[in-house]
Order: sequence, then structure tokens, then C-alpha cells
Amino acid sequence: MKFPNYFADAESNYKDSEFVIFGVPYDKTSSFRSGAKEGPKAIRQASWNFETFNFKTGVDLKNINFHDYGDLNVTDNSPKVMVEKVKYFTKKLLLVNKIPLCLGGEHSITSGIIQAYPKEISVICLDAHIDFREKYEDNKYNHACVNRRISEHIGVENLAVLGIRSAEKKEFEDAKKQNLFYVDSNEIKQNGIKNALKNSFSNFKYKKFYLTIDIDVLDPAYAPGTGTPEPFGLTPSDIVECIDFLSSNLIGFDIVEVCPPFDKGETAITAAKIVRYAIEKIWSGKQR
Ligand SMILES: [Mn+2]
Repeated sequence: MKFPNYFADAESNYKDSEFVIFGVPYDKTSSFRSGAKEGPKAIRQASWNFETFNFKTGVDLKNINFHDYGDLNVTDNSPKVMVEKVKYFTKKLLLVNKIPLCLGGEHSITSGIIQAYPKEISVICLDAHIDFREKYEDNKYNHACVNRRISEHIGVENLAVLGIRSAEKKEFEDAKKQNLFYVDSNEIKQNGIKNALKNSFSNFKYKKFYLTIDIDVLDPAYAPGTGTPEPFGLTPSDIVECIDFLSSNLIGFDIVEVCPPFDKGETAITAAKIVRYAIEKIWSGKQR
């Protein structure tokens, strides 16, 4: 069956929408296997799988004004130009008080998004990888450097990376030296993601949270369609718990690294459901 090429239920126009979805079809720096540039399209297609009403949240997406802007034209740009374009676009959204919801694309796009925000925010990154390299393959905009770039904008003390289980020795030592707050996937499994979030909060100065989800934070059993899969990961329910915890304090959100050529659909489906759930939770949190 053929479905429209926008995110399901994103029926509002730009002007009236509180949330704006946009895609960044980019994967130029993918290091292991590429295809994430097809992520936005696959997530949009998958979004048509779901009912508009979610009995868990009590929210019907039909009652929420949100818009799908489509994709930014960046596929063939250098990483640096792509990051600039993403930053510029996100700034435009923030200027008119829209909540940005970005579909990746590889993780490097998030550094552009974060640079568009004022420095006074906290960022929670769910990721299998610590992504704290100064440079990778001679490029500081590589996806393996994204948390380093984010930390340069908001300060390392306002960033928490949850779910990691992979780091190169040098970047791990750098992260420790700079006191990057992280909780590994094993600890999350033992003590729960709520504890990890509570511990992150004790470091954070600002109670406005941006959430970036690298889909590879999930175990490859749940999300095989990603560029650099890493076993022993989180479950989709952990992400739900994380969104529940943050809900109305979320000021923006992205989901990246869905790689359709390695997916039988389950990864894109999970990503689409997470986007829908996040919209519902942010919106209903604001109604109180
Ligand atoms: Mn990752």
C-alpha cells in the first residue's frame, strides 16, 4: 500500500503548529554501513501503521497541531555545510516558539540542532556509543564526535549520555578527564533508566531538556536497522520511561541513525512510535 509522504497525522499547517517535524536525510560520515539518509522516509512511512488515539496517554494525535516540514536539502553537502543548514533551520523554528522534532539521518546532525539553542539547556543523549572524539577520519563533524561538539556548546556538565557500551580507549579517557556524565547500559539494566536520569539531574544546571536518541541505544534485537549496531542494549520500554520522566520539560527531540537498508521495518516502526509518543507526552504535559 502507498501512504502519503509526510508523518501520519501531521495535518496542520506550519503557522498553527506547536511541533514541527523535519527530516535530515544525511549519512556522509557513516563509518560502518551507510543508508541512514533513507531514515526520514522510512520513519514517515512506518508512522502510518498506528492509530491516532493512544489509550496509554489518553491522547489523540488528531487534536494536536503538528506539521511535517519535509526534508532539508543536505544529502550531498559536506558535513560542515549540513550542520550549518540544520542550525539555521532549527533557529528559525525556535524564533517562532516551535518545538523541533528531527528525523535522521546520522547523529552528526544533532550538533547543528543544539547550536541553534541558547547555551542554557541540558541535553540527554541515548546512545550505544560515547561519541566523544575530538575528530574522526579527520573531520570534527563526524557522527563519532557529536557529543564532543554538543559539550562545547552547552558545557560538558550539562550533557548526560545514557546507555553506552562502546568507546575507543582515548575518547573514553578524554570523556573521563572532562567529567562527562554517562551511565552504561549494564547499569541501566540493573538500576533502571529513572535512576540514571535522576543522577543526571543532580549535575544539570538547567531544567529545560533536549533529548537526542540514537536508535542504536536499543539492543540490535529491537533495532537491527542501524549503522553501527552494538549488542547488550536497552529496550524500547526504557525509552518510553525516559520520555515519561522528561515529558513537558522537553524542548526538542531527535531520533537518528535508522538505517533502512539493514531494516526489515521494525527499527523504523519503533522510531515512528517513539516520535508519536514523545509528541503526545510533551503536549499532554503542557495541558496541565
Ligand atoms: Mn551510536
